[in-house]
Amino acid sequence: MVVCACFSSLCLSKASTFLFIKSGLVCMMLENRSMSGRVLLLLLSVNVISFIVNAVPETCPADLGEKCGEDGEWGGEFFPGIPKIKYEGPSSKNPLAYKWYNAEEVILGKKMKDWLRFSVAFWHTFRGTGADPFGAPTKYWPWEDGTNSIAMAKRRMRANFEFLNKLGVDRWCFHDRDIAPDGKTLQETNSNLDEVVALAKELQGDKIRPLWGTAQLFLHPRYMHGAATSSELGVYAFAAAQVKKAMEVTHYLGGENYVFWGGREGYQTLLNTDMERELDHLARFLEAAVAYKKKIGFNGTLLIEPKPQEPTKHQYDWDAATTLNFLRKYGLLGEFKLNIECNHATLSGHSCHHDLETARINGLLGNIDANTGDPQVGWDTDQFMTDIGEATMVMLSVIKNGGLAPGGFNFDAKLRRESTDVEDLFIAHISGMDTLARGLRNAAKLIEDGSLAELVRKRYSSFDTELGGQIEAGKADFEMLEKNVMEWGEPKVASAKQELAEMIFQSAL
Ligand code: XLS
Ligand code: NI
Ligand code: NI
Repeated sequence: MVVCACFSSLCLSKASTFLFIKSGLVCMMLENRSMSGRVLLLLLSVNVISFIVNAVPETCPADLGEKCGEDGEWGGEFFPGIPKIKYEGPSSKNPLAYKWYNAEEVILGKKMKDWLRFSVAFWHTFRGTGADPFGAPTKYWPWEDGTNSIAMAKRRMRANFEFLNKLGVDRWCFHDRDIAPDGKTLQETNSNLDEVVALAKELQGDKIRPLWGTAQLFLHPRYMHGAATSSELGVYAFAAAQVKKAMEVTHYLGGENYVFWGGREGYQTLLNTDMERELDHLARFLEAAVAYKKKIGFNGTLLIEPKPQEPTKHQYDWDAATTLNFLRKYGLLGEFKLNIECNHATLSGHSCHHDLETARINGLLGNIDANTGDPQVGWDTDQFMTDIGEATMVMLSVIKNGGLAPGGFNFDAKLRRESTDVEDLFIAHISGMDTLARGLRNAAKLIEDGSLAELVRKRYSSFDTELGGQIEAGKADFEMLEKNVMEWGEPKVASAKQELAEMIFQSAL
């Protein structure tokens, strides 16, 4: 009876129709011999008719009562009770405050917000459901009505901007299909996207911009063999059309970068795969993207995001070094930078720091997908970074790179399946931002202290000599070096001082 009572107050609302149908049946079973059962049955039939007429519910979710405004759309805040998140300093115990991230504070000559350039990933934060291969969704955000309608997409977009504003983050990242539903044809899909993007543009105001946009080229079954590396020409062409549109939309929203993540650009077995041909196709695809970027006057950076596997067994953009070699082979080096995702780096058997440094020393460090994996789990767990040591290493690379702009830190990270409160979305981002802010402070301490750099400088000091200079300038041939060895005899080899380096590093944390 309690269950039915709570539904009966809502069953006249059109928005609740789809929920009512499910719940109404339960009520009917419970109450089918009573008067109220008959009334409910009647209401159910009315709703079934209305459901058929309005196949897609277009209004406020059913369980919200007063939160639905007069026009049937969401009324009021999405995150009531969550204040604008402020910096309160390290002694604060408030979970909804920054302890280390103080946006305006200057560290090594730059504001923290300019070093860090944080971004929220729409797909995890607003489309993540907590589902995994073994279990159904666990998260039911109050504004979700269970549909993938345009009305729902718009409501989600409003929630996204309230979230960004409360968090004080000026950037967001999206896939085309996260933000708007697929239609029956590409034309219809594009027009759905245009409708939602127009709202996003309005909600962005003057301050908020996409850090990057991208095309989702991995979820739809057409992409099962890949997109640019599919064995099917029609799929290659479809992917091209999708990227074309996603680039236009990113440009329209003022996006600063555009990402290519080769989700299914790889193979399951070489027995049925022409790897050389697939890689050539991928290069042709990226060349066409460069040409189109120039044609539409999009000045953002094109980024490739390496990942070794998952979903395919072997992905072509395995890690930073592999991607770099691909770009070099196809003459694309000047056109792309890399988006290094920490959890992808560790999946490929490196540390995040390794892949950042590989990108940086080649002039390719463009953006970071800030997340972390789990040492006990062998896949992309996409957790928010909490390890201060890892964050400090990351920030050492970023500082050496002079920052990431026009790139930034995108939280390609999700709540654990078991975290189901709306406030957990805030707590997770605050914790991730504080971790990186702490990493920045520690890295600055290490740089200002100078003893780690001095240890490294000393380690290579034998090259700070005349002969060292000749070697580094490429002027020392083998005969010349042999002559020196004959004179010197056995070289003296110094300690690497690893434990001392670790001690200095730890003292900054
Ligand atoms: C998946 C990737 C993906 C990209 C964008 O593992 O990290 O989320 O960042 O397509
Ligand atoms: Ni990513
Ligand atoms: Ni990832």
